[in-house]
Amino acid sequence: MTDTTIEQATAAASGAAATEQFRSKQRAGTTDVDTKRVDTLVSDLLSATHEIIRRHKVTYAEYDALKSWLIRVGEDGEWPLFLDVWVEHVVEEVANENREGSKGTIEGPYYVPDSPRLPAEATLPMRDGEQGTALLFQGQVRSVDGTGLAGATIEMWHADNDGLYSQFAPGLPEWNLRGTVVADDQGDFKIHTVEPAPYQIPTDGSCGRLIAAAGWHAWRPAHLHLKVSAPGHQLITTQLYFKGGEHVVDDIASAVKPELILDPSPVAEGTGREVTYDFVLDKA
Ligand code: MBD
Ligand code: FE
Repeated sequence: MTDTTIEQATAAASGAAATEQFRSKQRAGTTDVDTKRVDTLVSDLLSATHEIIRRHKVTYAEYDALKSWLIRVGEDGEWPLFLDVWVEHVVEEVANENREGSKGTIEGPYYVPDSPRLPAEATLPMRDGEQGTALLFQGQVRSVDGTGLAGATIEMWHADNDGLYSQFAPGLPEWNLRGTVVADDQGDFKIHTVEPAPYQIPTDGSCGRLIAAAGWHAWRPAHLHLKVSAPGHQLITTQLYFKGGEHVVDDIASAVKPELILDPSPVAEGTGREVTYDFVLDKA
């Protein structure tokens, strides 16, 4: 869990929380640093940089602008945001290129492990009167051979109707719209939540400055984040989007894939929408 309490809705506050979250994840594991590999990768990265400078005749003014921007990214704690928005999608592509099961996509900076465990049919923790269209998200977790996977877990986390994530924005209950659902003996699950809003990259930090300076837009489409796992199978980290939603076709983080777009229908009785989506996991 993060030790950073979010009191202000600033890029620096959510950046600090994302940085702290990443550090606690890193402390749990070890980072292998193979000298040969570092040499290869960093040499290639520097060569690509040198080539760009020559090709575009980069000036001292531009070099200084880059230097001050990089300093600012660190001050804002926005390295997790920057990397996950503009780099992670290719790392994910390479990491999962041989999978046969369901598609994954990037994790992003706002995952928190150990969210409350919930039964196979559950409502994510939310405030009284939580805003947003009610959503029933249901399905089955299966192995590539078609067997339903008993005891599979579906971790879900997503933004609220204002596009804010608990633990990374002020004033939200700790586990708002975050939960770990344990599927039944057939791998079936039913999750009640509310539809998230699109997410805007904070405009007051270094990533926002870059977006403004380059004339880009700052939006990710509305999305649900998921980590799905089961004994003897590979964990899948993914996101699901909503057909016709804003920025599904121009996600700033380049993380949308056609297989990840949901098309919910209105529920038969009551209000809200429902959708069925099954996860197929590769064997470990
Ligand atoms: C998000 O919510 C997100 O999912 C990613 C990848 C980057 C920034 C914010
Ligand atoms: Fe997100």
